[in-house]
Amino acid sequence: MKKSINIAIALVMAAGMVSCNDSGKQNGKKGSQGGLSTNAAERVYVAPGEHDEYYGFFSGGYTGNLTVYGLPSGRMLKEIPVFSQFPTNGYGYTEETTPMLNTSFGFVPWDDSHHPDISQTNGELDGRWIFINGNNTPRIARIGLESFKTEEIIEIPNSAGNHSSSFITENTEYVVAGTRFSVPVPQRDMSINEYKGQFKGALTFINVDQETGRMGIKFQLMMPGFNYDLSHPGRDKSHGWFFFTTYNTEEAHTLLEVNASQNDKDFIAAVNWKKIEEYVNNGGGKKVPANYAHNILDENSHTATSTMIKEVLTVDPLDVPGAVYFLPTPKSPHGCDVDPTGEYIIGNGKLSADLTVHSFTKMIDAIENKKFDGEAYGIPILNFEDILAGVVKQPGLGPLHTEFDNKGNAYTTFFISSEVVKWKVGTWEVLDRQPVFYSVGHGMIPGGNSRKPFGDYFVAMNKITKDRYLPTGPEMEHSAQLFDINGDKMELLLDFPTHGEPHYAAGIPAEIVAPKSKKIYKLADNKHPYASLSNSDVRVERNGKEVHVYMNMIRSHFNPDNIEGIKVGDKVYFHVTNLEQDFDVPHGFAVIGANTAELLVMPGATETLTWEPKKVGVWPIYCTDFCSALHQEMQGYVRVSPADSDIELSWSLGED
Ligand code: K7E
Ligand code: CUA
Repeated sequence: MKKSINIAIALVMAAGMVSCNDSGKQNGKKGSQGGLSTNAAERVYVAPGEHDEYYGFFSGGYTGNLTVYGLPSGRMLKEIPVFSQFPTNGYGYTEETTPMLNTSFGFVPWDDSHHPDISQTNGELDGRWIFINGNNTPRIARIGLESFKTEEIIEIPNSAGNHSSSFITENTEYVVAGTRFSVPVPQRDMSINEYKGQFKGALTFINVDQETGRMGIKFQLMMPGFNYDLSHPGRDKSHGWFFFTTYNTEEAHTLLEVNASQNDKDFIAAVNWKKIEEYVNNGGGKKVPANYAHNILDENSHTATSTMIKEVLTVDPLDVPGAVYFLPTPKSPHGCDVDPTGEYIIGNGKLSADLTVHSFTKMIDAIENKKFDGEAYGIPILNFEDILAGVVKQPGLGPLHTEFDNKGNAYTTFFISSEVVKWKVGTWEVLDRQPVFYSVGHGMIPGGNSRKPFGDYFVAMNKITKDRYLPTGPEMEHSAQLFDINGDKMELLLDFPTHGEPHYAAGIPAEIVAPKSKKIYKLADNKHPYASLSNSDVRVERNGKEVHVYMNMIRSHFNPDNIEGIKVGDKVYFHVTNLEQDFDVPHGFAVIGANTAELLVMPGATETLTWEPKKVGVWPIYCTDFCSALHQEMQGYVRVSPADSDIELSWSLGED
């Protein structure tokens, strides 16, 4: 035990030293790598009016969101709210979108998002959807890449710390979510000391409807109580399998930084999901009571609904012989990465000196020849030597994640030694290494998690920023670094700040996504129950203390623009329809004292702001988005009378 502690301390100190010693030397003009000494500036320069080559979708970590960057420029194009309330456009505040953040724990308007993954067909990025996980209150979201909007969120029951998620199979058959923390299943009041052998780790397979993208939990595989850290799908020859790294195979429940580092090897769990799918399709598995939210945004009504689902199908791995095996992997592996051919499975052992690569072919051979080296909870353990494809020897300290290019190379990030190391898949030879600033987590190559990586750029997502930018007080944005990887050596081109804490990112050529991007919502398709599509729909209705305002807007007025007869104690719903049918002409809507957010209504859409007027007076409303030369004139008034007033409802648009 003492040895482990010493190693851990040494590693932590090394991390600190890298950051401190290098600070000041390598940055800016003092360094020899400054962009000005090469043509780096030219290679990331996207001239005014020109577009980037790639979209990069970066997870927002503790923002719960997804940010969209253009690459190579590093310009942020959009922040897509997913698991958060977002005042910019009212997501999570409006009546239409609050159901998206409903869970079995109630309204949970934040999360911790880590791993975006773009939908695939035949192992290639198809740009239909992007999925991302919420870690803390386990959820998976699907974002449509026509609208760049969160269209669906499904909660994952029996899970906790939804971290080995959200990765998709090569035809987007499944989006997979694995639990990082094992927990009692079903949840119950029990002693934490009884963890070992009692807690379970749920690996959840969510099927995706190929037409609509709709998600539904197909089954949950109830695994032993390890920590399932990361996962990746098999592809091509290994399609049909899914691989999960584990740590804490010790099943410690206290002082994990020591107690979960005892075993020389943990496991990668290899799951034959096709086999389990067949078992389930033939009636296998056990339905158990559950309670989880399934939230869907309807594109035509612009409105989300939340449904609670009361049952989930669980599968005991022992009931499906041949479906699950453990691959011994040194040492507390973090990233679990599969190369584009599907042959190599890389375990990034955080505390290991070497990088271990397993062979899928050898794994299948060992399984067919029943060459096992014991079992864990009845699950066969394969022999480490039998399945080993190779070892990248002493590539760096603290490997976290590996990404692949289109030339048979792999790029592994090293958190502790703060570097990216390029090595050859198959010969395991280190080809290049570049320092990063500082302490890199994931790296991303567009298409790097598919059969067909694009391989022009590698983006390092660094955890520590320190001196890379002008200081902004104690709290800094994280720092991404863009490398050109077309040549033999990686070349650093650009630093750019990212929002929140990007863990993973997913990149895709712009030409796959941009042509399909939606420009407006068609008014003719607007099925919102409170839409006012023409002026004859405009009205104000009272139902007890509830008041519904059917309002629309077009440059540059509200209809109605003046309302009287509202009283203190009312609950006023402004249902605002944007009648514009031109690209990029949103209107905003704000009213004084609203405790929600403003609305930003896209052309053809209807959104609802709820307002509870608390004070008697005449209160302005206005458009928050500068929409025309007469934007400042886009305003109106709401008269609020005392609760006992008998002033009748009335509304107008300037006629009187
Ligand atoms: Cu390594 Cu959550 Cu993928 Cu962060 S995780 S870095
Ligand atoms: Cu509408 Cu400003």
